[in-house]
Amino acid sequence: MKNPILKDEAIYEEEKRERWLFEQRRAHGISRRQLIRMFAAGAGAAALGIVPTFTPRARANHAVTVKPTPTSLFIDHGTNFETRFEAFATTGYVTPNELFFVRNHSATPHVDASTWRMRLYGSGVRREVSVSYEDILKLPAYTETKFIECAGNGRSQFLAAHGKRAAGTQWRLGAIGVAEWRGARLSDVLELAGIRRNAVDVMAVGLDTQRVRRPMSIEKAVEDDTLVVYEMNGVPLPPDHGYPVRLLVPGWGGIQSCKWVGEIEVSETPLFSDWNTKTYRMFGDAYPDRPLVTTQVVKSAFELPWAGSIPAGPRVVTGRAWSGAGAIDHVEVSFDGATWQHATLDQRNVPKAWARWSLPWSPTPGSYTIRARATDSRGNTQPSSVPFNDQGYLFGAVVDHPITVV
Ligand SMILES: Nc1nc2c(c(=O)[nH]1)N[C@H]1C(S)=C(S)[C@@H](COP(=O)(O)O)O[C@H]1N2
Ligand SMILES: [Mo]
Repeated sequence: MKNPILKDEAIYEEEKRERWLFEQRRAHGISRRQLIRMFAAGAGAAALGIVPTFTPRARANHAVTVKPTPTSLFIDHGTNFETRFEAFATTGYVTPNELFFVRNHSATPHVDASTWRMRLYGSGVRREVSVSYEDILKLPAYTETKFIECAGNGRSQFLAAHGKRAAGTQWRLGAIGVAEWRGARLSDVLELAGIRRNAVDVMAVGLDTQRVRRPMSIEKAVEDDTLVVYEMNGVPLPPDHGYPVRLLVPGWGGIQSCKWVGEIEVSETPLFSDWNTKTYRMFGDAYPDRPLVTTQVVKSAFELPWAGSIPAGPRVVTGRAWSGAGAIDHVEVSFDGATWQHATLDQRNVPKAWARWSLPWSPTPGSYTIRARATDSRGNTQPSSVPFNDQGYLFGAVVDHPITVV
């Protein structure tokens, strides 16, 4: 539970950090990227004789994640760690593993790949088999650059837009990252057990204490880009992101991309778990049929501190836009709430990953609400509002981003 005082403190820390970065860059000509790295390392700044005016708080979160999640780069939501969107400004197209958000229903389990086995079973396969890490590595390998985004990314905006808090982690927009995932096709893995013609559902089960498991249709499971992943950005999958193997289910809510997979059931009858009955459906007055959450909606975000402050004068404002349904067609930005201008899209624009965009802005001091509005290659545009749903999934409306120019 966050109280308003903690929230203010976080914003205060954020502002201090921005100011420190800005001052150090001006004084020492050091790149922002280097500074952020030093910041993450903590001691680096002192070694260079640059003494930060404050010390990043060391976190005792080892019970939940293995990797460090400094508050300078992550927003702490208890067991979940959101990437501060402004930190993406220091990264290229893909998100470094150290900066990738973590969404854990419980603590990261420590799995030994040399003894790990994955059981494939169910009425939808011809025979039950138990496969090893080596068995997966031996299959043809594919690389896919895709986002994993929490279905609840942006959830805090339901409170801002409807005055009603949706249940769940109050993410801003940083419960997303793009990585280069390498692994075997899920269809090739399942063929080790022989997929039956009448199979309808597939459910991977995690080895975490909650045994997180969310069924999906066989059609989605056997798509070419649905992978059993063992590498993330060129290194073995880090523990917090699913070591030894996780699923990558491009375009769909992150819950589908099961981490620490221990078994996969394939069934000739529909499969159910808490994650497709009690959660990850749209509940609420606007959704009498309670549809399943599957494809992620089009969204966009500024690489600027949330409710932070930036110096006045000319600058290039950057951001990212993405959609679970395809690539990004265009992004419009409004700094004054009335007029919209087109941002320039970077060339790399992978479907179900994201597009980086930028445009110039030269603000004078004051308080601003700035907005970005993306349209994907299917013609889906971010609307000005979306109906409320109780669990706060798929917030795809245009977001009011508060910023102070000093
Ligand atoms: N086994 C298992 N898989 C899981 C989860 C989990 O808690 N346990 N969280 C899911 C959710 S809700 C999301 S958004 C993504 C987050 O992936 P990441 O932590 O690698 O960013 O993992 C999914 N896979
Ligand atoms: Mo999620």
